[in-house]
Amino acid sequence: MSLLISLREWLTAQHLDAVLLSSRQNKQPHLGLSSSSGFVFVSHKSAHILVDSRYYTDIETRTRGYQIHLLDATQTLYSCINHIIDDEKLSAVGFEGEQVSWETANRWSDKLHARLVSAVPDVLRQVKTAQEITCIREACRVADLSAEHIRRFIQPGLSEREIAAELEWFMRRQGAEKASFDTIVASGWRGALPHGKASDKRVEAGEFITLDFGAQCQGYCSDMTRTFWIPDAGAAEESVLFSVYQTVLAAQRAAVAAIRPGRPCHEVDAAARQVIADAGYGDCFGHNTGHAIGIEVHENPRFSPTDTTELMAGMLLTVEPGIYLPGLGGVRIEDVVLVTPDGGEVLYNMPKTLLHTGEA
Ligand SMILES: [Mn+2]
Repeated sequence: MSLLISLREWLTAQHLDAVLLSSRQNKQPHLGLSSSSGFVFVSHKSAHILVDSRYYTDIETRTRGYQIHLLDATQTLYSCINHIIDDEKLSAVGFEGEQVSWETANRWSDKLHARLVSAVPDVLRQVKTAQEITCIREACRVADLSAEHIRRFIQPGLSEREIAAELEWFMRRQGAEKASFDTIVASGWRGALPHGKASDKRVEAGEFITLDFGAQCQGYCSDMTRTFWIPDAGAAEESVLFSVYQTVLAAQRAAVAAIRPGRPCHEVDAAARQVIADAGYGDCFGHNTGHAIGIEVHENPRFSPTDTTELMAGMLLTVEPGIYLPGLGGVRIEDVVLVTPDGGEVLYNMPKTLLHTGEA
């Protein structure tokens, strides 16, 4: 279904006459590019893009079916929108209350000739279009290749920051616009920090190392986590983290297997959480099992204990349970999964069994 048709169905369901989109993420599908400035205004009768001279030409060539207005000192957001509001006799106009500051919302409320209603158009981005899925597959392909590259690259003596820099440089060489978030590299005891950004710590033989990273391709994100063993003279099996790894892997696979259209998100979370609790590590898994992904790294719905959203084919979510043992280390394994009519399709090829770093 086209973007404007689904947005207008949403307007009807929300009892709104129009909506003013201002966030980068909700404008991007309309603009065809990512920009924090400019606005999209859509009523049942018309669709508008308001943008200043920095973006006007680019957006004009990327879009069809919108009236494009140039914002400058004489034509402001208020004069432009009020003209449409008056012309079409609009009374209830939605805006992104979660994204707009209190100051801005009050100013809009003062100046616009309509009643402003806080709304959450983000739900329109939950089921991805075929074109969006293609972009996310590409972002996942880049992350997957990069995971194998960095697995071979890691050696005792390198700092976590050096490893993160190599990973990000490799992703860009594979076509990523940028990393989709600050790369997490957590080795040894730092593995117990679920969001431990790469530090100056040097990695050592015998440690486990967790890397959580993603690529952005055509404005869409991937998100991937793997935990590797940095070999020493001993065997990985001697580490307490080896059995922890097997538990996290079983939990991750249980959650992926639970994915199918119609299933409430909290049931997928429970599938992973149960495996970890049964192994005695219930208190060591403090975060959600996963989150939707797309233009933003973290979108709704979530695989959390409380999210009752029912999965639909075309949604993409991560599955990333972990176990963290303070002072000792941690394990997390993360895939991106596409919800298909029959279940879930994992978008990474790298094996999830415990791999060691270094060549071969
Ligand atoms: Mn994630």
